[in-house]
Amino acid sequence: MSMNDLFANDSGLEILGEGITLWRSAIDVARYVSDIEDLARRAPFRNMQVPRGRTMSVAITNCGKLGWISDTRGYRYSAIDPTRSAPWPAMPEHWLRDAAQAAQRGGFAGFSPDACLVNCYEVGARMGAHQDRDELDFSQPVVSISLGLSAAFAFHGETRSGTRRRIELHSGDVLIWGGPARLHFHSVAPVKAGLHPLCGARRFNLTFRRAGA
Ligand SMILES: O=C(O)CCC(=O)C(=O)O
Repeated sequence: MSMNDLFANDSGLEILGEGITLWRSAIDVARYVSDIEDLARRAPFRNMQVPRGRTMSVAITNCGKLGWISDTRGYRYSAIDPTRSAPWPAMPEHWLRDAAQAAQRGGFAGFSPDACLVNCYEVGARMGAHQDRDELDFSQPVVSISLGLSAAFAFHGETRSGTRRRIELHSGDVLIWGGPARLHFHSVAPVKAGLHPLCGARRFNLTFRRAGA
């Protein structure tokens, strides 16, 4: 599916709040899954430690100029993959294009991501409430693509304990948030058991961000 197809599928576009747009079934899942498999051969998924020493249940890898990493020293972006001591693989051109055009449809023209964090959730993996705040410029949105098993994503608003707005994310969905929602806390509940025809018992999530200057 080319980007023109993405544009053609405007029927799935929902504005969920100021700065938050959800685009259902917007992408070619098979193409992305094949790209992720290729990426994982070059920069394998790994479960990183968080600053307090626990290990994340979600396994991650990255592509693009910068990659998000975590260890006991903290969260940050790095041009070098610490596991391979090498730069992250380049972001596929069509990922860049899709992310930029999705952002535009969400009201954020000119988005040029330099980082794509790829999360791999096995059944039971989850992500606690957090803000995406390791980037330099919060005027740039976050574009998130979901693949494989569905997940219960929630926005919590300005505080970790804020009222949850739950959004069931399915394979092929694109969620864009920025502007007044850019620093909203968000979380993913433990992924429930299931089998997706292309991803098996896994969920992948891609988040595109402009991390550097
Ligand atoms: O998996 C998701 O849908 C969200 C991922 C996320 O919040 C993150 O990577 O910061």
